[in-house]
Amino acid sequence: MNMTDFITQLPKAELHLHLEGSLEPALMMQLANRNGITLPYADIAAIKAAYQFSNLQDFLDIYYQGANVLQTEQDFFDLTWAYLLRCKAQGVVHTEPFFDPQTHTDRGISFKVLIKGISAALKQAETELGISSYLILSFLRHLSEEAAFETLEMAMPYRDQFIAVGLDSSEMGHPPEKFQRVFAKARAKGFKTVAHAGEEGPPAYVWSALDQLNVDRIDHGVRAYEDAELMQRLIDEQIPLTVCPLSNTRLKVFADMSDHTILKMLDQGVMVTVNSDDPAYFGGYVAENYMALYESLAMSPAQARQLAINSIKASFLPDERKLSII
Ligand code: ES4
Ligand code: ZN
Repeated sequence: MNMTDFITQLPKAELHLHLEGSLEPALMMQLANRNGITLPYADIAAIKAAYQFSNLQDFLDIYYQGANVLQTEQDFFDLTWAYLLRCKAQGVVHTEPFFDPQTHTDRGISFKVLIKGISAALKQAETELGISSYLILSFLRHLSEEAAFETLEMAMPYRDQFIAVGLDSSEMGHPPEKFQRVFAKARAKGFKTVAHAGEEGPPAYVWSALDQLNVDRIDHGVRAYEDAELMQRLIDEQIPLTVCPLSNTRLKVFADMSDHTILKMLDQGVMVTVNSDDPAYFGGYVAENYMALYESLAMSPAQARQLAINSIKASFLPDERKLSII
């Protein structure tokens, strides 16, 4: 069996995927036309050509602009469904995607519109594709904690439709502790919590995500490698890191894939997982991320299998379901 087939047949969970980041240029164009929006691009090739960024902020500026074509419940359904078809093709049996409500509510789209479109697609995937999912509501960290509280309130009528809250967007200057109270409130309401930390930000942000937000997982966390004491904690407590290799190289967290530390972390016993982050922007879905590790870091089949097992273990699935998949 070749490596692509081997990776595809491994049952995998995806734990770090921004639905807005799965908006492919072709669908962006289609939704723009459907909604009477004029894009600043002549065609699909021009959209792709505009994806020039070499840090997180430059990427985010383009990503938020792309999300403007999402307007109706059907748009959010189509976005989510297209992603789920990719999951099916690549052996992702369970996914825990993020959505960024503030990206949409701040431009006048109601929370109800987006949650209904996304949830309907996730439900249909369960019955038609055999893919299970838990949704994660992510707060934008460049906005205020007050705005995050308002978003959580707005979401409460739909509390059974998401399992966790997260924290994403511009990391530098927006440390986890800025959101300590809203995360405490979310936990008190019974939600799991995750946060992006240690992507561009320092190991100190990983420490504060753990100690001040009490998160269940760290999204990215690759810069923890710089801090031996933090590495030991991650290993001792088996705190999952949702690592996104193609994202990290596109945003120059690592200069080259051959510099990526994920397999070193894996071999040291850190609970690392492989994920695609924003696949429409970073050049690949989850299988392409595994393949990049094979091509640039000589990932072995045993390492690939362990990464896939980790993804199931690090998910929020009940233990019985985890065991039945692994
Ligand atoms: C993101 Cl790569 C990344 N980092 C932080 N926030 C994000 N939102 C979407 N992609
Ligand atoms: Zn992310």
